[in-house]
Parts: sequence; structure tokens; C-alpha cells
Amino acid sequence: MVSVEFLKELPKCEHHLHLEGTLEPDLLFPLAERNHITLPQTFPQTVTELNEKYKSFRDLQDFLDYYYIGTNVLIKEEDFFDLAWAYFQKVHKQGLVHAEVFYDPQSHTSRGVTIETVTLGFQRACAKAQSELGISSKLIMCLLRHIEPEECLQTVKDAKKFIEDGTISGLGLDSAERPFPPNLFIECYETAKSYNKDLQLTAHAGEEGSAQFVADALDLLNVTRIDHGINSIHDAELIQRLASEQIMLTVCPLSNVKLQVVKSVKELPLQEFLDNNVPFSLNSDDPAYFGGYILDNYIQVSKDFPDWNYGTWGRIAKNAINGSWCDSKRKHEL
Ligand code: ES4
Ligand code: ZN
Repeated sequence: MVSVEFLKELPKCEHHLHLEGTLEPDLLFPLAERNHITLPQTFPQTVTELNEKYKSFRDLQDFLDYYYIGTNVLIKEEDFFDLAWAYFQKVHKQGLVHAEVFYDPQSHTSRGVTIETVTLGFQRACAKAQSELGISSKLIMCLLRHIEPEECLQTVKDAKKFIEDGTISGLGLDSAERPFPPNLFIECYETAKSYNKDLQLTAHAGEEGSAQFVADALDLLNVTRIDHGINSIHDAELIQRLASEQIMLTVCPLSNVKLQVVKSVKELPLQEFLDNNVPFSLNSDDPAYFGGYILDNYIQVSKDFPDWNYGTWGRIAKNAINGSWCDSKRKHEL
């Protein structure tokens, strides 16, 4: 097994992180107070109680219910900045060099917080991470798939200027997967891409959903990356396609265990992906909820795949850099 020190020093890229999912209980309660937000009576009322709840979730929906309540404490541009800046400072210490991060504008616009407030707060933190920590980053706007596609299309239109000027580098699709397949969002993806041909496309697929959702995201939404994607392993033809088209899967090991997608990290088909030349990266998803940031995910995988040597880990780090959306000059630096 490789050493923790080696994993820490390895230049790491994050491709699957929801900024709202970095909201730690010890920031959530002070923000609620600062913004005079009353949390629901059924919601845990102390940091200790909330941390206790975060130890286990029944499934994706059980987690999402807490996640969406948590987002309610974010109101001002400063709140979004503080949240993202706290995240960057934390992962800087874990050897993170590049981050492509998700956010959900609709979780905020539905409460009267404008897309400008959210986007500019996050963007300011990204700029500070670059200048003060040397971390490069990209913002990926996600659509909440439990919201009507017409409403999602309006969100895409509301984000037009940020897509055109490159503030938003990518479009993603998250929230409850199973009842909301990719085909519902074809027009959203086409419209967003029409605003900027350089817009990158990804989607959550194959977490709780089937391998067919992964194939549909590729065929219907023209994504070049898949978030989670672990259920692809059940379709041999799809595995060959992911390898030949070099579609990267952004795997989230601790998340998959916490949401009971798998019982243990050992069950993830990571060795099969390596053997079949399917590129993947290791990521943290919603670290405040799932008990670990990027390095914690790397360490857990190293424990559960003890045969992987320095060469294997070098290959994983290289695949993550290759699959990033930064330009070739930055990839070379990484
Ligand atoms: C998410 Cl783990 C996961 N899956 C789908 N949507 C999400 N939003 C935040 N975390
Ligand atoms: Zn996710």
C-alpha cells in the first residue's frame, strides 16, 4: 500500500464537488444566525446533532432533503464567497491543484437569491484561490433534474451572459436521478451549448440509475464526461465505448458508501475500469455530508485497493489531469 504522505503530495484534481455540499455544520449554524433564517423544527438544532445525522443516509433522496435545507442559509454574495473560500483553503492543505466545481443556481433562485449573487460570490472565491493558493478552477452550473424541464430551460437562459463570457465553463445535471432521465433535458443542453461552443457538458448518470442513463447522457445530451457512472460496469459494450472515446467517469467513493450505493469502497469496479482502460477520477461529491474531502477519498481507496502501487497511483493522477477541462499549458504545469 502507498503512503498517506505520497497521496497527499500527488497533484490532485477535483471534478465532482458540489460547492453547496461543502457547507459544514459549523458554518451552517452561524450563517443561519447571520441571515436570521429559522431552520425547520424537525432539523437538528446543534452542530453535534447535525453531525450525528450526517453519519448515515438511507439513500440519495434522504441526503438531498438535508442538503436542500442546508442551502437555505446562503443568502448574500459574501455567504457564497465564504463557503467556497473555506473549501479552497481546506483542500489546498490536501494537495489539490485544480478544481472543477458544481453549483445549483436553482436551489437559490427559488428562494429569491439571484443567479448573479450566487455566481459572482463563487467566482470571487475561485479568483482568490488562483491568486493566493495557485489552485486553478472552473465553475459548472448544474440543473436540478427534479425541476420541470421548461423551468430548467429558463435557468439556462438566465445564465446566458455567464455562459457567453466563460464565467460558467460547464453545464451539469444533478439531484434525484432515477425518475428523471437525460432525455428530458435535451433542449436545455442544446440551448446552453448554442450560447458558447466551448461550453463543456457533463451529467450525473449511473449512480442510482442504470447503465442506459449513461449511454443516454452521451447520445442525447452530448456530454464528454459522466459524473459517477459506476453502473456502466453492467454493460460491456458501454465499457468498451467509454474506453475508446476516453469518457472520464468522476467517481465519488465515500459518497457511494454514505448513500448506500455500495456497501464498501472495495465493491467499486475501479480495478475493472483500470483493466479496461476506462478513465476515472476520484472525487468528494458533498464532503461536508459524506465525511471526507479529496485526500480522504484517495486514502480510503488506497486502503481498499492495497495492491495498487506508486505506478498505479501515478496513472490515476495523470488520467485526472488529462480529463480536466483546463488548457494544455495548465495540464503541463499540473
Ligand atoms: C448530489 Cl451525490 C448527488 N447526486 C445527485 N445530485 C446531487 N447534488 C448534490 N449531491
Ligand atoms: Zn454529485
